[in-house]
Amino acid sequence: MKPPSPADRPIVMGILNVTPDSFSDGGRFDRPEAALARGLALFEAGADIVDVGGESTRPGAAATPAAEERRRVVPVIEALRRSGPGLVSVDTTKAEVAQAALDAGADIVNDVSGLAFDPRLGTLLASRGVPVVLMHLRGDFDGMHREPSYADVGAEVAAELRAALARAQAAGIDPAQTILDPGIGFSKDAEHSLSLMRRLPELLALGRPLLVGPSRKSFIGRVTGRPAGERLFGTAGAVAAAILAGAHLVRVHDVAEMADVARVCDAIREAA
Ligand code: HH2
Repeated sequence: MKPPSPADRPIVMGILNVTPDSFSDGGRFDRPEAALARGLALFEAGADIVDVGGESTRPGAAATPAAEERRRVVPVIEALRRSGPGLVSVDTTKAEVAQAALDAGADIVNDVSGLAFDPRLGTLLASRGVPVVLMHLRGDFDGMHREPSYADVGAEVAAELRAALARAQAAGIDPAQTILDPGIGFSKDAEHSLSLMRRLPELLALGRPLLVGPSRKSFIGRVTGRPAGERLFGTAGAVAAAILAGAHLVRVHDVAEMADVARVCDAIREAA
């Protein structure tokens, strides 16, 4: 499977957190039946991809052992692959989890560490030939939410994503299988996230499709003063900004609404 090309319409990735502790939907879909129903509903609402995650990355979340993460995601991926109409990705940084997810039918691996956490993941992805999302963050699982410091966030994130691309290539991954992501909210404060949202064209210059994940994140809360459950319109603003700037994929919780936002922005972008 090839990742979506820049000429295609925007791709909507729906978020399915099979976790007890995710920041905005933790504990809602952590039983396999509830997760499958949610995944099918995301497809029904217009998701092209459903992204299944078994470990929360919110600040302060406990690290999840690989066996537990596998136990959470594999049955859901298997079931979605059997009965869902679209693509399934697995949100993991661990080779062991990615391997089990790919064996269960996952089409894409979404690695928030950009191949920086588990040295075995790159080799696995090269041998399977599947698309991979390389997201930007700094530090390890505990460190990624520590006080970040950048002199020039746009230039530094671009350089570090270039380094992630080099890691992928060194592992034998076809560059055509890579998708880049600025990692909104990961080792970035609200100002950094806002700045990156404005500077997406600099990341597009790296020549790969760009995925942006602003959904319900704290920079939206910082601007609107609203808690995670009340950030729908703020998220719509961020999704619109991302698509108009040229993003190819958006990762969102509210699929039906954001699919409309993406369609309208794409139509404006394509208009004569
Ligand atoms: N954000 C989150 C998780 N995975 N993957 C990519 N590629 N890009 C993102 O911006 C991204 C991601 C965090 O959001 P969420 O899944 O809603 O929360 P949690 O990590 O608490 O499960």
